[in-house]
Order: sequence, then C-alpha cells, then structure tokens
Amino acid sequence: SFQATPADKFTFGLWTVGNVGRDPFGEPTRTAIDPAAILSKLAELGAWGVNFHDNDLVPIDASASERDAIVEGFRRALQETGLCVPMATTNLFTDPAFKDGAFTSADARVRAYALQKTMRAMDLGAEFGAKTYVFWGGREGTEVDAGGKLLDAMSWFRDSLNFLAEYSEDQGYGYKFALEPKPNEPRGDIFLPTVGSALGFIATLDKPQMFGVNPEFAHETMAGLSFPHAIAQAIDAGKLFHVDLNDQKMGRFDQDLRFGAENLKSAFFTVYLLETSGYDGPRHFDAHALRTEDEAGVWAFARGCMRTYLVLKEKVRQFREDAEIQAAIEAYRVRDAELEGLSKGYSRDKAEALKSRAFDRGELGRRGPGLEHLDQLVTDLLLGVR
Ligand code: GCO
Ligand code: MN
Ligand code: MN
Ligand code: MN
Repeated sequence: SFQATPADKFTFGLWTVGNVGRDPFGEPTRTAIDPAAILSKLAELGAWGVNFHDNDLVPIDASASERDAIVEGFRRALQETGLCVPMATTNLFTDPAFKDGAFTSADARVRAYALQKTMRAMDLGAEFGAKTYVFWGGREGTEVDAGGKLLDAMSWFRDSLNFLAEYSEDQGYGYKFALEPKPNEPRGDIFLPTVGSALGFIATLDKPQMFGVNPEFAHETMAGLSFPHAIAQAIDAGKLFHVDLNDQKMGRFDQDLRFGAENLKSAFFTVYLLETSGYDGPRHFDAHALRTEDEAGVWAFARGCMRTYLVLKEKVRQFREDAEIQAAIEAYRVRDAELEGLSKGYSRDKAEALKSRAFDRGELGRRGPGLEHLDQLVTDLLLGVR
C-alpha cells in the first residue's frame, strides 16, 4: 500500500510544499498556500512533522504582536493535525543584507545581525519543541577571492557557531546543530562545500559534540559526489543529525527534484543506509514540485517523495532477505581470520609477520569478485522482476 504514517518520520519544510515556482527567469506559477492548510494536507498524507525557517512562518518585518498572533495560529494548527516541529532553521539568505554572507560577511554589522536573527529563530523553534537546528550557509561564500577573506571566513563562521552553541546551552534549549553543506548556488562558491568539509570543520569547534551534518542528496550530487558515500561517512563519524532527501541531475542548477525522480539506485542505497544504520531522525524532503505544476501537482510531489521512500524501504527488506543477493555479497568478501588478525591492532610482531609474508599477487589480480552479477541482481530487484 505504501501509505505513509507518522511512524515513518517523514517531514517537509513549509518552504518545500509552499514553493510557488519562482525561478531566476520567471515569476511564480502558483499562489502561496496558507501554513495551516499546508499542515492539514501534510497530516492527511501521513507526514510526521513540519520544519520552517523563521521567515517561512513570521515575515521578517512583522511586529511583535503580529508575530505572537501567527505563532498562536500555527500552534493551534499543529495541535489539530498532530504534526510536530523537529527541526528549525534561519533564513540568512533572502534579505539583501545577507547578499555577501551572514556569519562570513566582511561587514561586522551583518555578522552581528546574523547572530541576532539566529538567536531569535532559535527562540522561535524552541517554542515549538524543535530539537535539531540546521545551518545552511546559503550566502556564506564568495565570487571574488580577491577580497582576501578565505581564512577570515573560517574563523568568523567558527566564532558564530561557538557563540550559538553557548546560547543554546545558556537557554537550556538542548539543540543539536546540523551543518548543511552545498557546493554552490546561490554563491559562486559556498564555504564548506561538501559533507567531508563540514565534518573536518566541526572538529575545530569548541563543542564539536553538539554539531553534526545535514547532508542533502542534491548538494553532493551537484558536487559530482555520491550521496550514499557521503552519508556513510557521516554515519561512521556519529554525525548524521538530519538528512535532506530530494534528487538532482549531476552538473546542473539546483533542481530539488522529487526524491527518487532521477537517481533510483543511489536513492535505494540511501534508504538502505538510513534504514539499516540505526538512524532514527527525521526523513526530511527538501525539494519542491516542478514549476510546471499546480497545487494538485504539489501534493502529488509530496505523496510521491514518501511513496518512493516506502517502496525503496520494501526493496531494502527484499534485498536483505534475497538468498541469491546475500550469497553474491558473501562471495564478494574473502575472509582470512589469520590475516585479518595480523592487519589490525599494531604490534612489532605483527608488522614483522606481515613484512615477511609471501603474497600471490597473480592470484589476487586474477580473482573476479562477481560485482557485475551482484549489481544486475539489484537492478532486477529495483526494476521489479525479482
Ligand atoms: C537549498 C537548501 C535549503 C536548506 C534550508 C534549511 O538548496 O536551498 O537545501 O533548502 O536546506 O535552508 O536550512
Ligand atoms: Mn538544497
Ligand atoms: Mn534548493
Ligand atoms: Mn536542504
């Protein structure tokens, strides 16, 4: 049936299903949907939660009383629909003040304003019980390296994140922070362009344990990298705090396609890793309906993201129970208890034993691991003929 339920932990951003189809070449093709209407439709489709940037909910120029009224209305809509708000984030990219960066702006006033806006957005998220705070540095980058801020940008970024981590602790919010890397767009080059860069940067923060990553399928793909490889590294590091699911053709503009729309095999291994690694965070779809679509297309898009995920989850189950596939995986691995023992946990004896060991290079090079066979089995599985 592949019908989503809250137990699947699917989430959408207000900005995703709320996307009106504006692009750099054309005006919106859809009218904005009221957040309360978005919530009831998402609940009807079986989603678990909804996420927002501060200004998806509260306009940047709202007065204090307008803010309170909006927050109250949204709280009511959440209660009526049973949806939760697991993640919150700040819009540090739309307003012209951020045109040359927020935390990495060369203008100290902009950096201070970015901190103010983020603290207020953290307050807002905490009001709704959000536990994960995403940092997507959309404008954190540059087109002109002559400005000479490549090194400064790293320390400004670090100072800001350290400051906000302290703020979260001071307020007792208990946020876990997730950095979301992207290689470019809207900037010519965005700082911390890949999951690997973000992981490296986290190790330089004052409280690295509070920080992880929010990898996005489209972003790693834009960089020409493999999304399953990226999340595997994040999982291995204990740093997969959130995930943005969508799809993307490599080497194109930021497409934000429906999950599974383009790279089915990578989508399958993404679901495989999420479902078998113990990851229990939200499955967040950060994508939007094609600009061609009307509102019916928006909900077809949302339903499609969840449906494809659930179909692939069922394929993961079949993959793990398929005797021929499991035999092919087993055959791929060559086990050797003695050599495996010698190869880890250094001692001088082990080093000497390995150095004097005779290896049959000819045999190692001749062995066919059976990957064509295995991969075709997976292809058959995904095509539905197994
Ligand atoms: C993008 C990004 C954003 C972020 C969002 C959450 O390509 O525009 O993926 O959608 O995920 O700002 O912080
Ligand atoms: Mn994106
Ligand atoms: Mn995008
Ligand atoms: Mn994203």
